Amino acid sequence: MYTQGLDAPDPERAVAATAAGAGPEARFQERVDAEEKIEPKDWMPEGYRQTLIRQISQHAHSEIVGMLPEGNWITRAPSLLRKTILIAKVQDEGGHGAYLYSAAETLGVSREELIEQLLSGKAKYSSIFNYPTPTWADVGAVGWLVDGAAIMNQIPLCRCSYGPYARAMVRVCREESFHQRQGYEIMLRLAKGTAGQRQMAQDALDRWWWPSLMMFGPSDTDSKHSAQSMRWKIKRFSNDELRQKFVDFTVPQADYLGLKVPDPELRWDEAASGYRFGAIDWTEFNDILKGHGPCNRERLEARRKAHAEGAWVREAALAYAAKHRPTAERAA
Ligand code: BYC
Repeated sequence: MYTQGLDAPDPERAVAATAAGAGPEARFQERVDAEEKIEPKDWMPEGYRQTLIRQISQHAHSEIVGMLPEGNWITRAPSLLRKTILIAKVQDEGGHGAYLYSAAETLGVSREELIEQLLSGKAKYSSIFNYPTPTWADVGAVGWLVDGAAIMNQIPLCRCSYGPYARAMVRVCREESFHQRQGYEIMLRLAKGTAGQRQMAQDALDRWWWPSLMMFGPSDTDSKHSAQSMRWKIKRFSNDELRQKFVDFTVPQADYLGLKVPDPELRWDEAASGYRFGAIDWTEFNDILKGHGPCNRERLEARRKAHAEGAWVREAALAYAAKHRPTAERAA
């Protein structure tokens, strides 16, 4: 299935581990437990490789599809400054997708195969990008909440056991931090503006709050991959732990904006030193994962159209690369 031939275990490492009395899996786990980074040519269990391909490629697809809801506002941003900031942000997301596809390729899967999985609807991408952005305030809410949730999830990924993913995340997180601030600053301007602008900000918070909590994935009791991913130190925190950190971090920010989080059950719990919040509507989440969210169809159609319209660019780039390859390489 994978095209670059990296699936095979590294025989030298496996032999060394066996000579030391441990099987390759046990030796691998020892390296992970010792916080050694696993690199592409190192021996790794097939399940580890597959888990990383799944997570990194879903992450890459999320960045690429995630360009659409905000990209929708580039032509309508309310000033030239807002437009330039938004273009930079959306372009950064495209860059994140590119690093992440490269990180996935180090595991022996081709980018073409991954993109085909996205376009055919086989691959997942983050549920959050299947919601619409009907007003400018939604651009603020996406930056504040969606990028805020992304940072919460991705800072621990900078310590992921797989080297290429961990290193890609360092740059991604720096950029996400700028994205979160630009979103919060849009919300702040609206919240301190006219009554109409405050209402726009509140409506956007109402739309994005619950979907942002869903971004962290199913609750710990339903998360099928978390336990193993945490043993392999791909994930460092469970979905519920990160969701709780996000709520604790974000509610005071909403208070500062003078906006109300749309959860009647939200309250500070002194004993737990955190906020208690209401139940998440997992039916909505599961419907989106099955392709029935408000924008699933539109998002995939937009990506298919972009891919088809970009065919000539890929052909031209390949033709240029073939023409300019060193003569010796061409003869080989
Ligand atoms: N949406 O066992 P679980 C961004 C799936 S983009 C859809 O907990 P895992 C940005 C999950 O894949 C940020 N599917 O899984 C871009 C699994 O399905 P499969 C995107 C979800 O992997 C542009 C099943 O549910 N971030 O920041 O241990 C503009 C069971 O879940 C979702 C990442 O991708 C979801 N929300 O944990 C602005 C971060 N949640 O594969 C911003 C990297 C779960 O078995 N990914 N599923 O069919 C991760 O950290 C983990 O993959 C997750 C899920 C926490 C998301």
